[in-house]
Amino acid sequence: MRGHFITFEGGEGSGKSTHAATLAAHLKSAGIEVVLTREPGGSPGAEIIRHIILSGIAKPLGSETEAILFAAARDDHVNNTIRPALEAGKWVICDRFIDSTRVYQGVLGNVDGKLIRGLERVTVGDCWPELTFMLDVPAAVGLARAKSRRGKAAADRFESESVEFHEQLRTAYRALADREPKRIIVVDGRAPRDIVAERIWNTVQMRLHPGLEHLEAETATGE
Ligand code: T5A
Repeated sequence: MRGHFITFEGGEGSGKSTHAATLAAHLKSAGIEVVLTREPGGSPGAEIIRHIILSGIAKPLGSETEAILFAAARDDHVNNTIRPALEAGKWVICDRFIDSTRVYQGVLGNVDGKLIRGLERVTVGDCWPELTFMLDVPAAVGLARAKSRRGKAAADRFESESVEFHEQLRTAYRALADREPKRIIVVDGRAPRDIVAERIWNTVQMRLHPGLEHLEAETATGE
């Protein structure tokens, strides 16, 4: 039995964590077992690597090294959290995944596409997301939200990049969504929270039939 794998992508402060958690709550109330996780991180080894990357100490080593560090974290996360959950029939919702590497390190960091694809092959294997929500907001809106949520804490490695960097990120995410329209669903993240959440939930119901599937499983096991 295999569960389902959904990822959330987008720029800083676009609402990924908020809507990943809301979707997880919706699925749980439909009686589905959900693992809500994030990248970088999501497993003990990957959380250590998260700390190294987001502190900014690896920045002087260059984007290629950062891509390799994100891949090392992903490998640990897939092997210890994502794959076991999917094999147990659970739904996995992940806040950022491969598209973040493609955009931040690949497009903005100019890391060779061959290296990015090679790292994906090694780390992701058959754990490919079926559905990805790309929350789209202008960079200034996302950065302002991230700043107000952060309070007095310092901006992390990528949050401290320029507004231009974040606008280029948005363009790169949109281009990615244009290339994979079936998997990547672009959602306007400027809309009020409940409207965004409703759009996401409707898409999940239409594409992956959560309630129905759960009922079918119960019927098949005679529960
Ligand atoms: N990275 C990551 C790479 O470079 N390569 C990789 O391969 C990977 C995996 C991760 C960093 O690492 C980089 C990208 C990132 O820079 P992080 O701390 O996980 O860093 O940061 P983010 O993923 O960017 O998370 P943020 O917390 O900044 O943004 P979210 O999750 O998009 O936003 P969220 O949900 O926390 O919302 C921010 C605020 O906005 C409000 C929320 O309440 C919150 O206060 N909000 C809304 N307000 C109004 N209307 C709405 N619709 C709202 N939705 C949310």
